[in-house]
Amino acid sequence: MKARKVTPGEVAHFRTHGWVHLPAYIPREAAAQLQDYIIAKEQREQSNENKVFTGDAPYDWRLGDACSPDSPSHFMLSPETGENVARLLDVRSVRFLKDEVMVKKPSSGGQHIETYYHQDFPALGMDRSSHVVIWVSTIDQPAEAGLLRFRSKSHQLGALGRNYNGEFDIHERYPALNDLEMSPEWDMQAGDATVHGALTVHGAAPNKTDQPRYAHGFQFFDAEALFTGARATTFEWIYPKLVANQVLDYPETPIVYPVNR
Ligand SMILES: O=C(O)CCC(=O)C(=O)O
Repeated sequence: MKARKVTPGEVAHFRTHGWVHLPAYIPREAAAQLQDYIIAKEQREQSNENKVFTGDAPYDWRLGDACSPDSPSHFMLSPETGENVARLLDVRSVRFLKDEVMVKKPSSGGQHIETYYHQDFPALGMDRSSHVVIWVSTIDQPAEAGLLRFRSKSHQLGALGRNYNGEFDIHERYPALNDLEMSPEWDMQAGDATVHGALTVHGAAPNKTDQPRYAHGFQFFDAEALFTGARATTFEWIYPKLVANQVLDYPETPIVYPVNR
């Protein structure tokens, strides 16, 4: 169950555009394992357990446990993925941050809305923006299911503010975004992934199909990054442990690259 290596062309695309599409990033059997995990989790747990959204929710959100060696999603913390992230971000060492499952139900059911266009950086509470989400499609699903899209090169515009609950319209507030190319729409197969950086503006349309959209996101960051002390939503589940101006050296945020550090 291994992720493949990202190619030099994919690294170059990520650096230029702030995102990259990785077809067949993990084998289909590995994606099926993640999908079974999501379904079991859905049956076990209430959705949006940490109340990440204050208004209408764009998807059901659940915190994963990929950090635990017993978890079916633990294989995503492999040295291959660690090295991929190090190459994408051009950093010396990489930590796992957390994983989350995101199930966007059909909008016809009135349950889930669009994912507002936003950057991840304002929720991070870290002193640098070297962070990625590897967003894995765990089933075959069409673009109309509300898959992620990205404003190419928006990572060059700096930090644009918090916008997780539609606090403002990021395209209206920063019209320069409208001049940037939008990533193409594509269907995804089980095991395909996209990767986006913390400053890359991204979002997703409502799910226009009659099936839930399934995704498992894995977050990694520069192991040398310092926690700023901000009450950042990303770290809410381990917040009491964190120490301002220190690296995030905790069992929940292990170093995945280099391997024997
Ligand atoms: O899956 C979605 O609709 C949004 C996911 C997202 O914003 C992220 O993973 O950073």
